[in-house]
Amino acid sequence: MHERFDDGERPLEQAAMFLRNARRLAVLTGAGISAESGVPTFRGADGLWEGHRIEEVATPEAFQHNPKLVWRFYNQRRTNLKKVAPNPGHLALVELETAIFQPDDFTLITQNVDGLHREAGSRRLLELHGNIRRVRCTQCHDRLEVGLEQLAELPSCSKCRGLLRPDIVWFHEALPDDVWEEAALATAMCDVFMVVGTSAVVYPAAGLIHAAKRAGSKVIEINIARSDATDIADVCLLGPSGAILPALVRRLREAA
Ligand code: BV8
Ligand code: ZN
Repeated sequence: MHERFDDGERPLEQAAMFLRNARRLAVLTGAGISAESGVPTFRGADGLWEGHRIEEVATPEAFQHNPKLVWRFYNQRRTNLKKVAPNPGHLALVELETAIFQPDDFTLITQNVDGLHREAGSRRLLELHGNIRRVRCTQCHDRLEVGLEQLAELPSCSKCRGLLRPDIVWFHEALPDDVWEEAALATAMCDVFMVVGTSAVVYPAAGLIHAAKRAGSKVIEINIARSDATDIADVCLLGPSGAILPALVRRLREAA
């Protein structure tokens, strides 16, 4: 049974051919890959939460000014995540990593903080923007995995009583150096760079797409709509990643 995509078979076969000929694959995911798990995207709806723009709540200034509001924002997203699970798109990326590519030749770089790639079983995973299931102390910088349990409205550190914050990179904050270096290296070394479910507007993450292109990698985009990556992609697969990624993996297994 051939999967029909909005723009036919050719792009799927072309993407499969790029992947068959590739030794190293780097993948960049955004909120779109979690959409079919029921996690709202950022710019999908209207990018608002309780009338606030995400860019206004997910910042150190907002946390400084009104930590209770910011914790309410994250506690609500953590509670919502209790009801969601990885979807076939997440699982197809695990299959690419474990069954099709050599482990050292596959790197998954995500902008998402929902933890669904880790839950799906991805191992070589770089979480550029942190993880909503982890907190860190604003005083002693201790980090703690806290899962999705509800935290107090102003949770405090058990070691020093300092105020805890989500271990997430907010807007106007630098990404963790070590994670960024690894992502930049995987991007420079890859033969194919696959961009899945991102509007490609947030930097420096989106800059990886341009860096891959400059380094001569083939760029494959999977999205349900045009994004800022579309014009530089070598092939665009239009449709939901939860259907396209499994179809791509099936195609690669057929030819194996
Ligand atoms: C930095 C954690 C500098 C938060 C996130 C002024 C001052 C300083 C910096 C800036 C500034 N003005 C602008 C900047 C840069 C800024 C930036 O890029 N802003 C944008 C909005 C223009 N960047 C930063 O601030 C970064 N830091 O620059 O620091 C610096 C340097 C040194 C020292 C000090 C400072 C930090 C950026 C990280 C911000 N944190 N997340 C949280 O989640 O609560 S970013 C946030 O956006 C999420 O992580 C998300 O992943 C990310 C990107 O969004 P997308 O994932 O692309 O999601 P989106 O909704 O946009 O798109 C979804 C896509 O999926 C769509 O294309 C849709 O079509 C598609 N889709 C939907 N369904 C499906 C699908 N595709 C496939 N299948 C489907 N089913
Ligand atoms: Zn502390």
